Amino acid sequence: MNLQAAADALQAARHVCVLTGAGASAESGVPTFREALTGLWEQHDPLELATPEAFQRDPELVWKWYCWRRELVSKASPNAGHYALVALAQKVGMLTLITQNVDGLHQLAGSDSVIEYHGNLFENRCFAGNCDVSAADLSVASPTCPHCGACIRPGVVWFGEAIPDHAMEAASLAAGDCDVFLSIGTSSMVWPAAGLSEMAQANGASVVEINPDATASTRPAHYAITGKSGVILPKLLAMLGA
Ligand code: BV8
Repeated sequence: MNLQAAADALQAARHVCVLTGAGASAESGVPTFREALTGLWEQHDPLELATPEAFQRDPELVWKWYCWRRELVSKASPNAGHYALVALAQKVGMLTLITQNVDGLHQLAGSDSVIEYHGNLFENRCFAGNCDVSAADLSVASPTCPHCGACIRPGVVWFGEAIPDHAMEAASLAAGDCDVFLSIGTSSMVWPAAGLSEMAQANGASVVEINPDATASTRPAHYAITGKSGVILPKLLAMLGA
């Protein structure tokens, strides 16, 4: 699909559903998930560290990794792709934004009602339950819950954990209802997020993928636009007269 055809499909859409992955934040300097290990973290595999088992085994190590990622992300700003999605929401009938990213950059750019499918890096939760951890001392190596003493964990969805019900429901509804499904900057390797484009396709939506590389979902994707989201999305918005 060329850009004009994608712009035409967006123009004609009643409901556009957008799914973003780590590639959408790459131009903000946030490493994509498979690159998310540099320097001292090179010897760890994120698929290993982002699990409840790793946290139970070594809460201090996992907490330290998340503190390192928070530090990294807190210095990042939204890129042109994030802002283009804010503009797109003003140009189309209805837009649902689902992100696999935990960096909060869509919200920082001005997108509202973002569905955070994998949670948020900056939220803290009690590992044992739903305690209020707002009064916890986060300055120590392995913070603990002021109510029950369990370790405090980041509010992200780890591998092997269920997607939050509200996010799962809202995302599935949008994928099943949309006319155009924009899959941006994701390798489509992580499930069940990767199944959303197939849901959209099954409902007859046009699936448009924006990525410098081919991905696992490129096969079923109707259209693949090769390029960086921070470059392609502003071009698309310019064609929509934004
Ligand atoms: C669950 C938060 C069940 C943590 C993350 C089938 C069905 C269901 C589950 C599974 C299944 N098969 C396997 C599973 C298990 C597992 C899974 O998917 N494993 C994978 C490895 C095979 N899934 C789960 O465990 C999920 N939970 O299913 O629970 C259940 C049910 C009931 C009760 C109990 C349990 C939970 C998965 C969530 C994991 N958490 N994040 C944290 O961040 O620390 S996932 C994490 O990795 C990210 O959030 C992101 O989603 C994912 C990485 O994917 P991408 O975003 O695509 O990033 P990636 O680096 O891979 O690719 C970047 C892309 O960008 C590339 O294509 C690149 O070319 C492109 N790019 C680069 N630059 C640019 C660009 N594109 C555009 N512009 C650019 N400039």
